[in-house]
Amino acid sequence: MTRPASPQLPMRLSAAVADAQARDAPIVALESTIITHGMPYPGNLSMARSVETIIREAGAVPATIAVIDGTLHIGLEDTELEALAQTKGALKVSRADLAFAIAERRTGATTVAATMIAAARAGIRVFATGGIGGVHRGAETSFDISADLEELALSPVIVVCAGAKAILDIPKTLEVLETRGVPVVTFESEVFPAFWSRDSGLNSPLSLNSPAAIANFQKVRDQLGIDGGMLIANPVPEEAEIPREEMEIYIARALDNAKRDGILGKAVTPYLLQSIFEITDGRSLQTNIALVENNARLAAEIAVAMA
Ligand code: PSU
Ligand code: MN
Repeated sequence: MTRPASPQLPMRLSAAVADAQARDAPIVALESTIITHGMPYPGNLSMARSVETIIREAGAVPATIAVIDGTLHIGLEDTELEALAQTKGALKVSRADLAFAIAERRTGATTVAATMIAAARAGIRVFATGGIGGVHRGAETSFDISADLEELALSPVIVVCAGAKAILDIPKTLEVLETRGVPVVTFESEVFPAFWSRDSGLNSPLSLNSPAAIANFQKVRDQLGIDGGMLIANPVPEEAEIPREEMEIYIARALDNAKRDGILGKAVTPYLLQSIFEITDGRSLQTNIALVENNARLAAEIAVAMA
């Protein structure tokens, strides 16, 4: 069950989000870790702006979520977005540290888990991102499983992603989602995508072919009184894809680098992303931007269908 935020919580809605709420207009949440820890400047800023534009063009209102100097922002003004994209010291905040960032009056970028918490508190049901965190390769010894998975079970938000990155153990990630009762629906495909690649080699648990069908599925979950979120996997557009066999080579190299440099805990995902960016000479970033834009469009269409 999601409890409402206390009126005392330092939370601020952007003008556009407050207006959308008053009109009951569709809103799409966006995370900010992808901006501060997932992509380098200035590509991160142009990505953040273009996804907001795509959401508006599809008839919804974007709400990028972040903690700025201790205030939880639901929707950023463009100057705030620009400042965040250039911030070096932002914390990466997940469920464990969202309240810490607010209490200590820090600036923090929200992961999928923290963005879901904030979106739920603001009554936002749909959220677009790139890739979710999951079960890391070697989790049987490292125990490294992203809090994103648990949050999908808890917060009533539909998360649109491009699947799980092959830097993760995708079969184990799907197993945990199944165990926690999170529906995993691939859009217009029977195979679960792997972020940069359209095919992870695994079948998708569920598949649907229209935003209306996804909205209807959620409506029935609500009618049943089933809490928690669901995961929509949207394969990267074909023209931007890096095929799985090719990605495997780059990922193996990035994982070797991480091992050599002794990277642990929450630093693992940003490190691997940066390493793959360097290994692919920036091509992985182009793919990343294309898939986030693609997800923003689908998320907006789902939000419109639900309204
Ligand atoms: N995948 C990306 N870019 C990212 C992330 C994932 O392509 O920036 C971020 C997301 O914010 C995700 C987080 O929620 O990494 C997961 O981190 P961890 O595994 O530490 O929970
Ligand atoms: Mn982790």
